[in-house]
Amino acid sequence: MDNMSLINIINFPVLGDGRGTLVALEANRQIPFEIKRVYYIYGTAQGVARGFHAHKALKQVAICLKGSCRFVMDDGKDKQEVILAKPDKGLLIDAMQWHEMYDFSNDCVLMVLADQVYDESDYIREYSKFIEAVNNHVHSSAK
Ligand code: T46
Repeated sequence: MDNMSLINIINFPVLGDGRGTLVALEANRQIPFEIKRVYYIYGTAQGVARGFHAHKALKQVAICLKGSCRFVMDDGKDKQEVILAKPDKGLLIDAMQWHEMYDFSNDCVLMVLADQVYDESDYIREYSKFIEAVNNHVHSSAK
C-alpha cells in the first residue's frame, strides 16, 4: 500500500498472460478487511458529484473498473485528491474521511467493497457535524 496520508492506494497484483488480465481480491489479503457488501456506481450523469459524507466506522475500498473519476478526501484538516482510472488500484476510504467524488467519465464503473452492510446511521452527511466529530475526537484523545 502506498501511504500518502489521506490517499491510500492499494496496488493489486495483476495476473496476466497471453489471454489478458485477471485481478483477484480476497478478504484480509488484497482487501484489508472482511468484505460484507459490494456495490457499484455507473451511468453517472455528466457534471454530477456524489459522496459528500463520512462514515463513522465503515471501511471501504473503491476500485474504478472502467473509465475514471476523481475523489477528494478530507480528514477535517487537510484535503487531497486522486484520480481513479485503473482496475488494478483500490482507494482505501477509512472511517472518518469525508469524501466527495467528481468528474465521472460516461463509461465509469466504480465498484466499492465495504466491511459492513448498509447502515444509514453510520453516515455523517453534514460537513459541520463531521468537523464537530473530528474536533470531539481530538479533544477526547488529548485527555
Ligand atoms: C460511499 C460512496 C463512495 C443503499 O440502499 N445501499 C447501499 O449499500 C448504498 C451504498 C446506498 N444505498 C442507497 C442510499 C441512497 O438512497 O442508495 C442511495 C444512493 O446512496 P448515496 O447517496 O449514499 O450514494 P453516494 O454515491 O453519494 O455514496 C456511495 C455510498 O453510499 C457511500 O457509502 O462511501 O458511495
